Amino acid sequence: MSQRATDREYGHYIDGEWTDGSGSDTFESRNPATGDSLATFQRGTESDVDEALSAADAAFEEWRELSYIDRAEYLWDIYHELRERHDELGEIVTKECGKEISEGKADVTEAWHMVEWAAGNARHPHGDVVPSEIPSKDAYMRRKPRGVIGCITPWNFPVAIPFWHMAIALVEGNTVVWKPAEQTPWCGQVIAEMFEDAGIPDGVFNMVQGFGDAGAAITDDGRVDTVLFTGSAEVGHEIAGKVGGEPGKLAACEMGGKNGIVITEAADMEIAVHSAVMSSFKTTGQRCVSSERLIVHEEVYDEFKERFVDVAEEIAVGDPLEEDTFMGPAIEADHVEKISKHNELARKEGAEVLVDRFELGEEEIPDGHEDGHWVGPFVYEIDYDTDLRCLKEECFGPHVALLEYSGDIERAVEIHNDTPYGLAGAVISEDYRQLNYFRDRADLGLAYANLPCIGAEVQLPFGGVKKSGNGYPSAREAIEAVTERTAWTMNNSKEIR
Ligand code: TXE
Repeated sequence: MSQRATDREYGHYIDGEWTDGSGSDTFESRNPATGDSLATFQRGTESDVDEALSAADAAFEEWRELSYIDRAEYLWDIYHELRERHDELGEIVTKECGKEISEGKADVTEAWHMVEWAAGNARHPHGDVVPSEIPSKDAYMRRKPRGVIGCITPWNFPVAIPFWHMAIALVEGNTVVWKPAEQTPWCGQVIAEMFEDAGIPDGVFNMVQGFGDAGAAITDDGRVDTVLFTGSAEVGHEIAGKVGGEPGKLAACEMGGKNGIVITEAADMEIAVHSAVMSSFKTTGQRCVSSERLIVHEEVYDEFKERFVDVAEEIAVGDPLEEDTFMGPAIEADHVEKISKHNELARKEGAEVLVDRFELGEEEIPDGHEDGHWVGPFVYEIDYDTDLRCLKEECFGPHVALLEYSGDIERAVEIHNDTPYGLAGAVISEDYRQLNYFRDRADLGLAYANLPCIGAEVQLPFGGVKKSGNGYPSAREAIEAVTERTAWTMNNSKEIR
């Protein structure tokens, strides 16, 4: 069994076969910490996507006829492999996307949690029995698979997010065509190998490597019933507009945010500082739930600022394979450029810069890593104003604003909600009234109290409101996007009523 398309380069996995595809272009996966090439991959074309969709379409009828339990068996094999190869895969994640090693491994842990939850659902299928208005009738809601699901995923959780999309789609009886992010094709390759090793029937799972044009070939094709997408707001809105505008089609998209943490006068400072540091700098600020705005009450502002700045000055940026590193590099050179532009925008708009480690000192860059995409924390304070772009546009880096507020929790939430996004946010307070107000009035899909806003649990919904998303492409609520509901009413008597 050859898992490589050729001796030199990796290909696509279509209809149970490895293939070079129809194109001649290739691309490299590069280690963001060193700039080194890790492997070469075939760049998928429209015709490769067409082949993958035909295979998924053809495999659907047989796959849907299997029981939930039988479908889940393939995922249990993958679950065991994810656990057995946890550390090895975590290292691949770190090498390919630059997250520090404990986070690389956590990406794999999250994937196995998702697979466990989805396969476990096979023993607990969802549905509703609803008493009919007429005693002689039975009524219930039955779920059916939608058909072919197109999954398009980003680089920042290259193992977890694909399973967040695909695991439940497959257990519910759909077939899948997946395009991994172009920055993390190696993780894509490993996942496809797992499906092959699990012996999933031909055509049920298909992977096409490539860029946005291959993604668009998936979303634009009439054979795709649902698109599950995680990535930028720009692309997500385009997909939601195109796919969601067609009758019978669904797009569930999750698109990041400009997340904030409210720290009230009733906050425990230890929790406040820890939460802000974790949310702003973990994964080098490149999480959809990372916070870029810290909204702090005037009574605790000075204390918080001093403690937060002290930590930001000292945070260990470096080789992500070293366990004492806190922050690895940014994903790629273009992204460093983008972060730099956001830092400059904040300056132009009047920021008082408190920490500027954007350009690391030579001594901070580990030997042999001079070509890595290094950035350090950038922390500023600024007077809140609704017209400031730096408080509204997502940077997706270790870039964070401190905003001082006076007044009550209502004022803090007003500032918090003043962005086009609504994905994740946190409130730090020992006052239950403040916590409850935040829970009910902050525009958020994911709200945390006295915690960093970075966690996710697979049995909870994961997604946002406003510009952060439509529908839920991941975890529990994704069931809605990958199934049709039939309301079934059956007459048990001879009389028609
Ligand atoms: O996202 P893209 P990128 C945000 C973050 C980041 C920015 C850009 O702000 O700086 O997005 O990241 C595929 N039709 N997030 O460039 O371009 C693409 O090939 C169909 C937030 O990575 O949206 C990849 O597989 N597909 C985020 C996927 O979409 C298309 C995580 C995401 O790429 C396409 C990552 C098209 N027209 C970045 N164009 C989060 N929510 O966590 C591209 N793709």
